[in-house]
Amino acid sequence: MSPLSTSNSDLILAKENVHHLTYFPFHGLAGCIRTTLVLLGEPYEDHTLSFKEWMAQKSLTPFGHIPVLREVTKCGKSFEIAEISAIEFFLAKRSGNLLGKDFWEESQIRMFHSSTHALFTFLVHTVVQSPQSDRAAFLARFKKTNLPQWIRSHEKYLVANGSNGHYVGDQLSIADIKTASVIEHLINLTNGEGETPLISEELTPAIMAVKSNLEKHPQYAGWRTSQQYQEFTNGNLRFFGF
Ligand SMILES: N[C@@H](CCC(=O)N[C@@H](CS)C(=O)NCC(=O)O)C(=O)O
Repeated sequence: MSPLSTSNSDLILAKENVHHLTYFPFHGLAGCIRTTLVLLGEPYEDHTLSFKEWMAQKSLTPFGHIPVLREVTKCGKSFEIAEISAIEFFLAKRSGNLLGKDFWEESQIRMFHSSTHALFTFLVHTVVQSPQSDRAAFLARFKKTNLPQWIRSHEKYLVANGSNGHYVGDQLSIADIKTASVIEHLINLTNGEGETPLISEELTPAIMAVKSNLEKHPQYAGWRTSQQYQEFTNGNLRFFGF
C-alpha cells in the first residue's frame, strides 16, 4: 500500500468503482459495512470465505484479519483497505452525507460509533477467543455490566436528541447504521429462555427508533428480507449463538 496521491484520491471517489468486500458468511463484525454498502447503492460484490479458504488467504491480507474492502476503478486499478472502523469511515466519507453537517457533528458521530464498535468487538472477540469453559461466565458479566451501561448511555443521548432515530441532528449517520446493525444481535443475546430482555420498544424506545428508522430505507429493507441476509443470520446463530 502506498500513500494516496491526489489522483488516486480522485480515482477512489469515482461513483462507478466496484466495492469488493471479503468476509465470512455471517454478519459477525461486518454488519455496518455491508449495510453502508447496500445504502450507497453502488456496484458491490460480497465475497465470502470458508475457514479453509481464509487460512489460505490470511497472510495475503494487510493485518491477517477480515473484513477487507477492495475498490476496483473503471481503469482496473485496485485499492485495498482493512480494519473495520477505517472501512466504515471510508464508506461514510465517500457517501458524502453520513458524517454530519460540520466538524463538531462528525466528532460526536465518531464518539457514538466508537462506543458501539468497542462494545460489539469486545463481545465478538471474547466469545470467539475465550475457551468454551469461560464463555458462560463472560456472557453473564457482559449482560450484567457492559451491555446495560451501553444501553443506559445510548438511550439517554438518543432521548436528548429527540428520540428521532438519530444520534446527531436529524440525518442518518454512520453511528446510526452501526447501532442499527448490531441491535438485533444484542436482542438475540438477551432474549433466550430464562433471560431478562434488556432492549425492546418498551424498555429502550429511543434505541429501537434507530433500528426502525433505518428499516424504512427501501434498499436496507430489501436486503434484510433477502436470502443472503437470512443465510448470514443463520451463520451468526450457528457460530456465535446471537
Ligand atoms: N482489528 C480487526 C479485527 C477484525 C477481526 O476480528 N476479524 C476476524 C473476523 S470477525 C478475523 O479476521 N478472524 C480470523 C483470523 O483472525 O484469523 C478489524 O478491525 O478489522
